[in-house]
Order: sequence, then structure tokens, then C-alpha cells
Amino acid sequence: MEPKDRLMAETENNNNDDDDVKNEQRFLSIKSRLSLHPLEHCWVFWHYRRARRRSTKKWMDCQRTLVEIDTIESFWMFFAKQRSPSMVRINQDYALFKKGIKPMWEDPANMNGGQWIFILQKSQDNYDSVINEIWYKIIMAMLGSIFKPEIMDQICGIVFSMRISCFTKISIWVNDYRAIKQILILGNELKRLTKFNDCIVFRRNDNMQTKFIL
Ligand code: MGP
Repeated sequence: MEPKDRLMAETENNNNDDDDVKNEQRFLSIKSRLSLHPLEHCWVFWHYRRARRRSTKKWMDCQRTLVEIDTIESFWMFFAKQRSPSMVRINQDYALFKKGIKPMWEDPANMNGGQWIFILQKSQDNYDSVINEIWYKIIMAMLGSIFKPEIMDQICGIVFSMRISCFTKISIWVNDYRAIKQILILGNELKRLTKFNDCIVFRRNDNMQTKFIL
């Protein structure tokens, strides 16, 4: 029997109980067990797989949405089934973006934006655990909206890119490369959160020019 059906059956079995207070308490307890915990923003998980050599598919056509995440429960249900970033196959990206924003430069929310980029060498010590930790820590910080509202407003999403070359990239996309104060606060927060010792770079989406290095 589904948990929801079991709880409904519990309610029905107790319909004859004369004690109103007890019934009320039971009802509240059942309600809280059924209720979900909404996130401040709804997020969409995307997957990109590079097209085969002879394919005529454009870059954009290789992007597809996987799931919408709008509660803590939907986050855990989905991520528990996902492979960890270090296990992702080459030439694939995973992205998590606010609902309504596509993980591409052309989206109006990204056109004037930029990205903080973490680059991880595959040869570095503890590569697997470092990359998994960075990915999950940043995702949980974004979903939990732990940054100040003016920083959360800037954040569009995050992309994980597994490449055949010797590096892997994690990029946090923001809305406006001219919002210098917010961008620098975010960059410092990301470094503190992930305890990342190497430099991270900020690039504009329109020309990939490096604007900041932290
Ligand atoms: P990439 O996946 O961001 O970088 O872009 P990668 O693979 O690390 O290699 P790099 O050396 O180019 O940094 C690779 C290619 O994918 C780009 O040159 C574009 O052709 C295409 N591409 C990537 N992005 C993020 C976009 C996008 O937002 N829009 C379009 N139209 N193409 C993109």
C-alpha cells in the first residue's frame, strides 16, 4: 500500500473516535507527515551529450531537460538516483538552472552574464572526492538559498562539464557581468564554501574574456 493510502486508511479507521482533541492531533500529525518542503526557487536539471561527428545536430539540440526540482524531497529523490559527477562520461554536461532559464548564452538571462569557473585537473590528488564535494556543496547552497537575496538574484545556474582532456569544469552562471560587487562576493563565498585552494576565474558569456581571478 502507498504511504499516502496508508495514512488515509489510518484517518478513516479513527473516524469513530469520540475524542475530538485526539482526532485533531492525529490529523495534524498525518498532515505534517504528508507535507513537502518547498524550495525558494524551482530548478530544472539538464543533460547535454555532444553530438556524434557526422551528426547535423546543433549544440542546442543536444540539451534536454531531465526533471524539475521544487521541494527538498524531489531533490533527494532525484539526486539519490543520479551518478556522482566523477562518474559522468566524457563530453557530457549536467546543469541545474532556475526554471525559465536555459543553460545557454543565448537565453536573455545569460546574454549579459558570466561564469565563475572551477577547473579541476584529473591528475590531482583525491580528484573524485574533490569534484563530488564541490558539486554537491554548491548545489545544496543554491537550492537552500543560503546566499543573500541580491546574490541569489544574480545566480542563474551551475554546469558540470566532463571533457576528454585532462580537466573537468564546474561553472556557476550569473545574470550580469557588470554587477561587480555581487560577483566578487559570490566568488569569495564559493571559494570559502568549497575550501578550493586553486584559483577560480570569472568570464563573460558574450566573449569568454576573463574579468576576475580569485
Ligand atoms: P564548452 O562546452 O563551454 O567548453 O563549449 P569546453 O568543451 O570546455 O571547451 P572550450 O575549450 O571551448 O572552453 C564548447 C563549445 O560548445 C563552444 O565552442 C560552442 O560551440 C558550444 N557551446 C557551449 N555553450 C555553453 C554554448 C551556448 O551556450 N550556446 C551555443 N550556441 N553553443 C555553446
